This record gives sequence, structure tokens and C-alpha cells, in this order.
Amino acid sequence: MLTIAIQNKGRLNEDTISLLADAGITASASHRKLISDAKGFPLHVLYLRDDDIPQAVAMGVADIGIVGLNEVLEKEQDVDILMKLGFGACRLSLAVPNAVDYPGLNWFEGKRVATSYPVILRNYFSENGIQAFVHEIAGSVEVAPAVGMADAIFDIVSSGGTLIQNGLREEDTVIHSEAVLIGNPHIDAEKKADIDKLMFRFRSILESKGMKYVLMNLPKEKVPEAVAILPGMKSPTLLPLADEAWVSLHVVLHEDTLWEKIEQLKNIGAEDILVLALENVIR
Ligand code: PRT
Ligand code: ZN
Repeated sequence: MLTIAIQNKGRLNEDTISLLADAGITASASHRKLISDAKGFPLHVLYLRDDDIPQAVAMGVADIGIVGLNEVLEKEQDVDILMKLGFGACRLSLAVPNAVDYPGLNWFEGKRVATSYPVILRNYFSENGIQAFVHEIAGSVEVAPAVGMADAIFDIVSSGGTLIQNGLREEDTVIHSEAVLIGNPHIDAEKKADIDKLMFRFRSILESKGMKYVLMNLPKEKVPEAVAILPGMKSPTLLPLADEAWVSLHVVLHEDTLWEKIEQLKNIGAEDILVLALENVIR
């Protein structure tokens, strides 16, 4: 049976549990357990600190894991990145005190930079030919410049609020991160088949994000114009109505273009437009 390592508590725990739930898999959210059996899929769930997940997967203690890309890159363990999961978005950035007049990356030459991500930062500096002092600290990296422990920091940024509160300014984004599914590279065929099944479910959930199912009544003669408004679709679905001059048109739209398309369809005579939530897109 497949074993998945997930964060036991913290920022990724809730979204991970709800992604599994959307995929029909009930995993206990309990923070005290180390391991439990999920319902709805043959799966052991191992609850770990996010820092330990890449190693657990590389060692085969877990076959797969859900963790931030930032942790995967930092730990440099032998794992495959199987797919991005669309939550836990953040970036790893260099930030300097507001008072600094920042000319570019060269500013970091000879400077002390505090971070919890020394591996990623050292790699970045060496790729860019910068010689700086990387100070690893475990937490509260953002206070290091104010207390004189560092000249700048390299840390996770999401809204940017923490930087502002600490008088720091984001200057250089090094990586964009989000939660990813990782896998042990030496998995047997049986487990591989289960991982494929799981990924198929995750993909259908991700694809349906932001999608709406839209239906409307349309004068039959307007169908070619409606099709022209809806490019990129294989074809909208048309169903006959009792009144033969009208059809019912069904289409899946992304919410980014939803209102624009609906206005255009209204302008050519669409009526009684229903917009419904879409749970899964299975291709
Ligand atoms: O206990 P454990 O080791 O498992 O957890 P942890 O404390 O190491 O990590 P946790 O739970 O804080 O974060 C888990 C993962 O969530 C990270 O590895 C990232 O992949 C992701 N993530 C997404 C974030 C953030 N957004 C985030 N904003 N992780 C941390 N932050 C911090 C950031 O460092 C900043 O100090 O939240 C603070 C607020 O950010 P702003 O910019 O919104 O103010
Ligand atoms: Zn951690």
C-alpha cells in the first residue's frame, strides 16, 4: 500500500487534507498521530514536519509526499517532483533594510545575509558570482537586520506584510514556490499505478479550479455567432428546446473571461443564463 507524507501541522496541513478530501480520500487531520490509514483510497498517511518530508520520501519511508517546493530545493534529496498542487504559493526573496540604496545584486558582495534556506541562497549567489556570508538561522529571520545580526535577509514572502512591518524591502525574487507532490524515484510498478490514479484525481481537481459551467437559451439562428464568441472550446453543447426557434447552449468557461463572454452572449440574444460551480474536469 502507498504511503504519503504530509505536514502534521502548519500552513500546508489544511489545504493538503482538503485536496485529499476533494479527491475522495479522507485523512485524519489529527496533529498528534504519526501515521493513520486514509479512507477512500489504499493509503497510509504519515504526518511529519515539512522539513523532514523530502528525506522521508528519498529514503522510501514514504513513497510520495506533499511539501513546499522551497523545502524540496533546500534539502536537495533524491526525489522526483511529480506535480504542482496549486496551493501554498509564496516566493523566496532577498530583502534589504529600507534605508539601503540598492544598486543591484552586486550590493550583496561581502554582506551578511540571514536565512533558513542556506542551500538555495548559496547556490544563487554562486551562480551569480557573488561572495557573501550566509548566516543560517532557524526562525524570525526578518528581525536579524534590526538586531545587527545581518545586513539583509533571504526568506519566504507571501503578502509582503512581514517585510513591511520589519522595515525591509523585497529586492530580488529567487524562486517561486508552491506545494508540490514529490515521489521516491525507485518506486515499483504496482505503487506507480496507484500514484498515477492519485495524480489523475488531483489533475482533474486542479483543472476544474476557476471553471464554471454555463447554460443559456439562445435563438437558433445566433448559434454561429455564439460559437465565434467561444473560441478554444471543442464546441459548445447544443440541446433542442420545445420552441424550435431556440436552443439551450452549454459551455465551460474560466472565471477570468466569464463575465466578458456572458456580456457578449447576452448582446447577441442569449437569455436565462445559469452559471454553475464545476467540481471536476475529467479528460
Ligand atoms: O512545523 P513545520 O516545520 O512543519 O512548519 P514550518 O514552520 O517550517 O512551515 P510553515 O507551516 O510556516 O510553512 C509551510 C510551507 O508553507 C512553507 O515551506 C512554504 O512552502 C509555504 N508558505 C506559503 C509559507 C508562506 N506562504 C508564508 N507566508 N511559509 C511561510 N510563510 C511565512 C513567511 O516566512 C513570513 O514570515 O509567513 C510570514 C508571513 O508572510 P507575509 O509575506 O504574508 O507577511
Ligand atoms: Zn519546517
